[in-house]
Amino acid sequence: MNNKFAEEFNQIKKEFEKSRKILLVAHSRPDEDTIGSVFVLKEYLEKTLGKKADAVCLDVFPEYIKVVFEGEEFTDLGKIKIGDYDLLVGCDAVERGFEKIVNEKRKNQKIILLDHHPRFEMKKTRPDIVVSDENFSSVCEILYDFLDFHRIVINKKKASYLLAGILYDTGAFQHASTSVRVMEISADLMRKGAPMNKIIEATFKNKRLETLKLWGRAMQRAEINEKTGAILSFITREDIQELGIKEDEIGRIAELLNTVVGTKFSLVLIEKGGNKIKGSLRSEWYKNVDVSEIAQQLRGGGHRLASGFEIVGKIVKGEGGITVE
Ligand SMILES: [Mn+2]
Repeated sequence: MNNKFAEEFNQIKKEFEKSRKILLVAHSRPDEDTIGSVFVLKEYLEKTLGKKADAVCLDVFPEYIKVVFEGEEFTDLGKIKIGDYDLLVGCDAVERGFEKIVNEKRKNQKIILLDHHPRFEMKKTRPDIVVSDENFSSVCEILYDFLDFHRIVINKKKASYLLAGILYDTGAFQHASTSVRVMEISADLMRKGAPMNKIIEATFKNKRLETLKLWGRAMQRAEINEKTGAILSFITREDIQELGIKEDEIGRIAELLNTVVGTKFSLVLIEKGGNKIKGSLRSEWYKNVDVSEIAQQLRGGGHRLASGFEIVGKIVKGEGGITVE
């Protein structure tokens, strides 16, 4: 068992027990890790500890994973008062939306942050307890340790939610974060009834034809910069409109490009509304590049192997390749 966070795990449990109402915050553009985390905690807080807990997010619950998280929904932010909660818990990528939702910490409120991103900064609020370690594949992996540490029963539902987060964040055991521990935990979660195939099906094999067409366009345009070893491509506003693409369907292009032999990292530029461009960077351990350094120079953030940024401009494809003006 991982006891690295023994002290924090004890403090967190005490805070849970002391609190009456707890707010669980998922990050914007929610993925399986943030959703798995908030709903595992909700289940534990409500069923085991008898507390009132609400899970919230700035964005809607993604349709494609509802088969894994049957019956779960975010609580409407318009219907709650942040001031009513004794404890606010941010789960995963806390920079994406936590402070927007929480706004400011009120008297008698406590904040717990659970994350596995290397750096994050809270501008307005000071957390009381932080568990954050980039050696963990996911927040769901941290929560497995938390439940295991306190000998809390992981039923089939909790096991499914945790495995969904781990599978998503490890790209179904393909990313460098897939440690021996991840495999052991995942095996245990399967033993407890988590449906691995169903989760993989829902998460990775649910593509619409339009999504694949979009990927096709991006693959067609890809080019390798010999100097930097980058493989670059882009998606325009027109692509997104013509094909009727939703935000969560763009995600994996950078990952696919990153599989090209001989490249150091991939960069995909996506035109968003309002003259903004989103950049997605991916690399692999053996390629020896820290893409979060590139992202940081552009005021973005993320992990060593997966980062992003947002800049203002327009994508131009000229003689010399892809540029931003
Ligand atoms: Mn995560």
